[in-house]
Amino acid sequence: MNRRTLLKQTGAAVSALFAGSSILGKLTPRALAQAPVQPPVPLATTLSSSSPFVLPPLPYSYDALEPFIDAETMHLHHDKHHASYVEKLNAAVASDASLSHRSLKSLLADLSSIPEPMRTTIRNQAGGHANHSFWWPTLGKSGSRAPEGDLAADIKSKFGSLGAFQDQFAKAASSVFGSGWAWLNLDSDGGLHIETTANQDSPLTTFKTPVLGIDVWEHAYYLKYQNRRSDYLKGFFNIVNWDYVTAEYTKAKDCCKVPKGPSIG
Ligand code: MN3
Repeated sequence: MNRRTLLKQTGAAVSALFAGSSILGKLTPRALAQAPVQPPVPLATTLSSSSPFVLPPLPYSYDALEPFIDAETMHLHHDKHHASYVEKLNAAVASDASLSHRSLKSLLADLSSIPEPMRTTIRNQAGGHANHSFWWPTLGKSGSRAPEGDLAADIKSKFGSLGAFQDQFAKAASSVFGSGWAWLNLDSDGGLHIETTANQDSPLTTFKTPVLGIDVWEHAYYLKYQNRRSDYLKGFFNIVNWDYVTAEYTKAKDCCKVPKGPSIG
């Protein structure tokens, strides 16, 4: 999808949303569920984009993850929180000409090159945009209920079993103090590692490729679960779109494989 199409589709989605808001005031769950559904924007497209950054549409309806994540949370999380990261990122980039042509990935992968007064803002807002853009398409209730192919084999090899991986992942997510994320990352050495980041710090900043993530900011679960983060975590593996995650993992591994050179005498 090119940028013009994306802008057009996002514009249509936003127009429809605001049209609904003005009529309904507070959107009802039924209205939330009827928001237009768009196909997922490839993460590579978002990461290679530069200013002005665009909020990718959710690739499913707001209620698609019920009962594990409620429609109202999805509406606020995507249309308010994620939109705010995009808006603030655009404002920050617009205020410094040296940033105007840099891609989202290059901003995050080279934070030290960003002028000091802007660095924390870019770290937070670009990280928020990248993390959420990565996350939405990895969620869903349809399709396989477990990873397949290379990802299934690599999880088993690294963690012993899918269940053991899920336990370790949930434990890492529960250990995040305050706001942050837990990740399953693919390292540049080709290994899988569970890690956590604070705030909106992105795995891209430390040259990792995220494979799976979970947002443990309170805005991700508080409306439904209040302070019970562990209940939110228990439901998480019911809403992982393993088909998408497996396909993206295979692409990431293929991309980073070092081709064998000619053998030397
Ligand atoms: Mn969030």
